[in-house]
Amino acid sequence: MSLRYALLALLSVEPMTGYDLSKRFESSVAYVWHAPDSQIYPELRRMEKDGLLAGEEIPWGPNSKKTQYRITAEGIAAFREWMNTPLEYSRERDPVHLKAAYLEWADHDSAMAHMQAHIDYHTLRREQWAGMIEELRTGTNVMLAKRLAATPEPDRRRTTEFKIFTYEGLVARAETEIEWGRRGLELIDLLDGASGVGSGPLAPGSGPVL
Ligand code: VNL
Repeated sequence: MSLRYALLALLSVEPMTGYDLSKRFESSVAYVWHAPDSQIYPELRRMEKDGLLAGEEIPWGPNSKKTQYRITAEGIAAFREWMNTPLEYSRERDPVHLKAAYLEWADHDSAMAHMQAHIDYHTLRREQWAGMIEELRTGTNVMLAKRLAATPEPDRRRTTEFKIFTYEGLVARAETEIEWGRRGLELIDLLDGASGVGSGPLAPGSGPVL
């Protein structure tokens, strides 16, 4: 359901075709809200049906057409309403932590690989988010540049700073995850070393005593 607000946020700047929107999405809001095209296109059609967007057929090449979506007054009101409504938090459903809680069932190498994958994933994300901060600070992000061009000067600072603030939070979170992953590697080594487990291949069924 948040996808529609991400799309409204982008369309609040200017009308776009589904294709342009999907490309713009990828280099901006997708860094915080991942959605494949297979969700974006149907959502745009639903939003049009709900009156949040108005679709207009525009020529595309010599003999083709595309739908260009423009946010309606109702769409702007819906976005503002959402922004002023408290979020409902959902309780965690995190397979990584679920797995971490039962690592005594994993082989030493698998346990180490889980933690290393966690470190690698968050290292990549940290770099991507840090890269976005750089784009936002230097004015090289296309979406933000368009938004700022359509924003009255007194509001430009908050428009930029809240986005940087968002990514700073994500970078800090990634760093915590990397640190936790490193502690996991150390812990697995320490515990497996202590019990003798992990010093060689385990016989099937030689996990925890049931
Ligand atoms: C925008 C630009 C949003 C860059 C972003 O993430 C971003 C925007 C929420 O102007 O809508 O990374």
